[in-house]
Amino acid sequence: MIDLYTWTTPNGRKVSILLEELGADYTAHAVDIGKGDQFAPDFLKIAPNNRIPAIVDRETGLSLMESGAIMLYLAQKHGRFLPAGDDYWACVEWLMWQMGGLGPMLGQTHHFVKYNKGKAPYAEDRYATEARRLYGVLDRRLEGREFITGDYSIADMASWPWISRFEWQEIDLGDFPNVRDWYLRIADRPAVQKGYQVPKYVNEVPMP
Ligand SMILES: N[C@@H](CCC(=O)N[C@@H](CS)C(=O)NCC(=O)O)C(=O)O
Repeated sequence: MIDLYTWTTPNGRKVSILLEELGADYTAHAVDIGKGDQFAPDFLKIAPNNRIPAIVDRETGLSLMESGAIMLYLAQKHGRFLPAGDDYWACVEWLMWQMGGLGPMLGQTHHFVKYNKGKAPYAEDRYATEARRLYGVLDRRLEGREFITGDYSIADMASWPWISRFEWQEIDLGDFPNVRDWYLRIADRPAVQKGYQVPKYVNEVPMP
């Protein structure tokens, strides 16, 4: 049994989607980051960086923060969604790309382009440009591929929830047809539809 501490954001949804895909036994605990729950002393014991998501594996007692580490742990534990051979490193490579690039840069895009429009034109332009660059990188990677690395893997599950905010990023998925097709392919999965609504319903999965 896994305790998942999460909220209705891309980093949280990555893990709830993976848990749903694995058919794992888990309980979701809502950490309302709008209300400051991420600073509660009990939460900081398992997530010292005061960010969601975090997990506790009741079977082993292990606690983990950082969505990339959590995804690697769960995929390894279940022996699924982490390919073997050369694809293993491709999967880790693209997971790290999401963790170090796509997630943080799109997070800044949300901050400046969606929530603070007009306040900092330089930053708005910088992150809007970077968002388009990253979509281009993903679009080229997906040329001739159904998924980022061979079969559907944690590399896809890590990036997909960030792309699901394409409207916030003012991105027209029509400009990135490989990303659009990949996005729709994954959106069609029942586990993705279910994991998206954890820890609570906010909206339907956005459709281009
Ligand atoms: N690198 C971390 C980032 C986690 C993160 O930024 N989580 C956001 C929600 S998506 C959060 O908890 N924000 C709370 C805050 O900014 O105080 C991960 O991938 O787990």
